[in-house]
Amino acid sequence: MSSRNHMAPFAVNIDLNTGHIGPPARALTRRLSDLRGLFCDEAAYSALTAAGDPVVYEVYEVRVPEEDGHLLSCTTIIHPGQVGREYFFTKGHYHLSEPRAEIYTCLRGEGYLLLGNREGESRSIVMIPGVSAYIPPYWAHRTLNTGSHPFIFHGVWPGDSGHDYGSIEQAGFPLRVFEERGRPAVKASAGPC
Ligand code: M6P
Ligand code: ZN
Repeated sequence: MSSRNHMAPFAVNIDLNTGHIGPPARALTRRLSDLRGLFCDEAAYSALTAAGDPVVYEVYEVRVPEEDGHLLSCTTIIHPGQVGREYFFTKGHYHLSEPRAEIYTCLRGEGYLLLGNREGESRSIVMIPGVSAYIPPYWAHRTLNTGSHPFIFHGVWPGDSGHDYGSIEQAGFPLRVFEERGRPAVKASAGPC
């Protein structure tokens, strides 16, 4: 019998202030040095990495099997910050199994969800508390914090999705968001930067 037939129902608690999940979830911390080559301003990137290598975001994932039939879920906390004028963001990914969708719901703070597909289409969705965004199959997704407090969202996606980071690392994300005159400005971006 596979493990999915024997799993008992359970619940977790999400701290809506911090985004932390209890009982303790699998935690992942990404520092600026983990995002090499992704930001446009390489001089600012090198300076910030050398001057303390800040935590850009944390992910707290509920432990369930990464299998067809299960739903994975996590919170992501993106800290406020910029590399040059570009806001702190997640690596961004396609699903390895591309026909897999995902839902992001903003719990706290403010930011953007950026989406792009292999046909060259792109979209951006403003994320504020209560906004629940649907990421259809085949769309790459990246989130970023445009505020001065942590931006916290909850994500749910199929257990057999997987993460493909290579496509974004090689081609870059088709949209980028920079601070311009104190406000976020979404720009089309060709190539890695
Ligand atoms: C969301 C989900 C996770 C993802 C996280 C960080 O919470 O999509 O699967 O890991 O964001 O994004 P990334 O993996 O692109 O760094
Ligand atoms: Zn995803």
